[in-house]
Formats: sequence, structure tokens, C-alpha cells
Amino acid sequence: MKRRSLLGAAAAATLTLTLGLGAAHAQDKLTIALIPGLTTDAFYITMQKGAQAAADALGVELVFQGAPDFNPVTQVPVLDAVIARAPDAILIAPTDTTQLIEPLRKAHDAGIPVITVDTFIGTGQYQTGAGDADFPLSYIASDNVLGGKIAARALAAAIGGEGKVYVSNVKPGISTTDQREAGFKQAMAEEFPNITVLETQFNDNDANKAASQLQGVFAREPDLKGVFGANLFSALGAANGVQQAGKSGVIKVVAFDAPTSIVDNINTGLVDVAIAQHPAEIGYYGVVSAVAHLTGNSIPVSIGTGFTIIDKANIGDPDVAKYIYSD
Ligand code: T6T
Repeated sequence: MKRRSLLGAAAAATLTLTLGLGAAHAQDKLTIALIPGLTTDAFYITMQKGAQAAADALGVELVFQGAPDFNPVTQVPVLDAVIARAPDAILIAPTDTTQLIEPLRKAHDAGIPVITVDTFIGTGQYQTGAGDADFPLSYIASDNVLGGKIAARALAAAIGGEGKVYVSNVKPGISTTDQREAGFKQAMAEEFPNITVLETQFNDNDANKAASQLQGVFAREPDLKGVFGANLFSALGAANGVQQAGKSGVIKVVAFDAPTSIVDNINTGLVDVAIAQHPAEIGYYGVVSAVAHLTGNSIPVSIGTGFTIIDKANIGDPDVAKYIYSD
């Protein structure tokens, strides 16, 4: 591991000024590991691209290593393997707010700086000196409570402000999707008194399960008006369920995330609104923050990235369509 002393960092900064960052790191290239929630998700693939763009620009090596599903049981061994390789910094989307605390503390105790991207551990309040999970240096992500509120307002508009809806979600304990559900329910309670939010359906990030749950809820509640899919697989599955029930355009769907399939789904009217996150920005700022820290600079304890709200009216605009995720 190329751990840098303060003197080393200062020398690197001077060299950077004299020679440019690429040349300065030619003999001592920093390695940054990015551990996604899972490897086969367009959201994290897009994040990787943003991270790689920053790594190329700054002359550092990016290692992308993750598990095939969104689960602490499979993510922790990947994290242990990454720690054993002793990278200069770890960027990680922890798959559980509590179960990743102790595994990540091992990295921290080994002197490897930790930045969380997309999801957080503990409360997400870092560097406070309080609690047992404040050791990460920074949290870089969307504002997921706000995203849930945006979803509520979009779904309320789509169903005309009244009727029954529910949230299709992954599982409790994931910071992002928990916050989206909380924001959604808060906005519904405060702003839309004529909308009833039914019990949340948890699908374990399995789109097939989300589709059959939609059909189950519809069988119990034939006047179901809408569903909020709180992440890519929840939304994809809920939309498929609506289609399989023959209710496309009748049961309204608001989707979090924007995989390439969202284009068709919006154009056919199966999905009303998609809330695209900006995962490439999350990856880019993750790498920039890690390098800034490793070269002796202070970094923000949190960085918020934005959303692009996509619907039928704007999906043809290239400035909007560029936020569709990469496969
Ligand atoms: O919605 C994203 C991500 O923000 C969330 O933490 C987990 O699910 C996704 O990766 C989409 O599948």
C-alpha cells in the first residue's frame, strides 16, 4: 500500500503543480477501489463510468469489484478481499446501514480511507465524533428523501389526487430505499389527504417478485390506482406486473431510476414518470474526493447530486435522455 505521509502528500502536491497530476503519479499511482451494491445493475455500471472518467483524468487506477446481488452476505467477503489488497481508498455503496459497520471499520482500522457512495452506514452523519459509524470521510449521493417526495407528487398528479397506491420496495435496512419510502409517505400524508398508501411490498430486489406482488395487490384491491417503484428492479417489476394484469396506463407507475428499458415504458404509457439519479456524477465525485484527500486536501463530508425527472413530454430531448443509465 502506498500510504502517504503529510510530507509525501505535500511533495505530491508540489510535483502535481510542477508536472501535472498524471506525471506526478507516474511512479506512484494511487489505487481506488469502488465496491458497488451489485455489479449487474445499470445504476452502478453508470457510476463506474463516471468514476473511471475521473480516474483517467487524475491518473489513478480504479478497481471495480462487487457482488452479483444486493446483499451484505455477498458484499462483505468482497469487501474483505478488497481490504486485503490494500488500496489507497475505498468507495463503497454499503448494502445495509448496520451490517456493514463492523466490516468497514476493518478498512478504517487498517488506515484505508472510506467514502460511501449512494448508500450510507449508521445515520449517514459522518465525522461528527458521535456514534460508532461516523468514520467514513464523506457521503456522496442523491437526496433520497426528496426523491421520494418527488415520486409522491408525480404519482398524485398521475392519479388525479385520490385513490389507493403502494410502494414496491427492496427490503428494510437500505438507506436509499428506506429514505425514498419515508419521503414518499411523508409527502402523501402532508399534501394528499385523499390518497391512501397501502402496505409496502418488499421484493428483495427481484423484479419477478415485484411483478407478482403487483398482481396480488391488484387482486385484493381492484381499485388500485398507482404504484411507486422505489428502485430500478422494483419499478421494472411493478411495471411488468401492471402490463401482465392488462392495466397499462390504468394503474399508474412512477419509477425510481432510469435503465434503457424506461424509454419504451414511458413512450408506451406503461410508466408515467421516471426519476433518474445521476450515478456518473456520484462515481466522478467519489474518485475526485478520494484523490483530494489522499493528496492532503480537505473534502466535504457530504456531496449531493441531482435528479432528472423524465416523462413522455421530455424524453426525446437529448439533454434529458443523456441521464438514461448505461447497460
Ligand atoms: O436505486 C439504485 C440505488 O440508488 C439503490 O441504493 C439500490 O438500487 C439501485 O441500485 C437501482 O437498482
